[in-house]
Amino acid sequence: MRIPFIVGNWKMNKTADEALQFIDDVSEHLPDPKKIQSAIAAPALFLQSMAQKAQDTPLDIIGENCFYEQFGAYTGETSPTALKKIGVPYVILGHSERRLYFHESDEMINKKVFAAIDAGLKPIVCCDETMGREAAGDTIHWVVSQIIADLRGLSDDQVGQISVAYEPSWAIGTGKSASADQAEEGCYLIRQTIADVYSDELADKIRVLYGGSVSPDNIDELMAKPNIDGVLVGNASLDAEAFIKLANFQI
Ligand code: G2H
Repeated sequence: MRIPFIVGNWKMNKTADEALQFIDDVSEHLPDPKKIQSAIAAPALFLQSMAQKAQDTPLDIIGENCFYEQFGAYTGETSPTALKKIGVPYVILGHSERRLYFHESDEMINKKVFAAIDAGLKPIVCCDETMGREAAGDTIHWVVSQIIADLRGLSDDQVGQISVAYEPSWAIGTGKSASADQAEEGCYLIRQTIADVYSDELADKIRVLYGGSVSPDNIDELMAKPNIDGVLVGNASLDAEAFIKLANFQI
């Protein structure tokens, strides 16, 4: 059974004080993690203090990114091992903003996936879909080739550690979410690709999330779809009240 996964992605927002206040505001209003799992991906700067504060709450505190080496001369980067050691269980990798502003390639993301798993982190691998490709009707080829490249060389066991997020670029931060049917189609495509490359069992086990302008207004419809196991939420996750509503979605 795939437990629904509601993930806030704060991106480069909030200060440490605001982050800790958020945990106070939400922690008593989140669902039982055995039924619905909720997590916040926050800037590396305050992950440790958040993870400590959230320790006995249902909320997981997770990374927005990490590097593909565990340690070394990589100024400004975040070590997967160091993340794991402060109590971070998951890390987002290959978000479209990383691809766009920091020129992360599929090859680099693939190396990050290996490094994160080696460190004991569970990667949430993002798969985007650019405006141009979508307009050109090349969505299927784009999404499939990206997911194959990002997961290249992983064993069945390693693939079993990941979740995948389908995030059409044209829906990110624009307020223009994909319709529930479009989101379902993208998530289905990803699951099908995993079934083709690996196995039906693994495809059935892996959680596939949708991301792009998710809000308390559209989450119920999205989560009602059979191939959408969760959501990656940016803007709406910054507000404690909205995050509580998202985590307590109804279908
Ligand atoms: C997509 C999403 C979170 P938003 O980036 O990953 O952000 O909900 O603001 O579109």
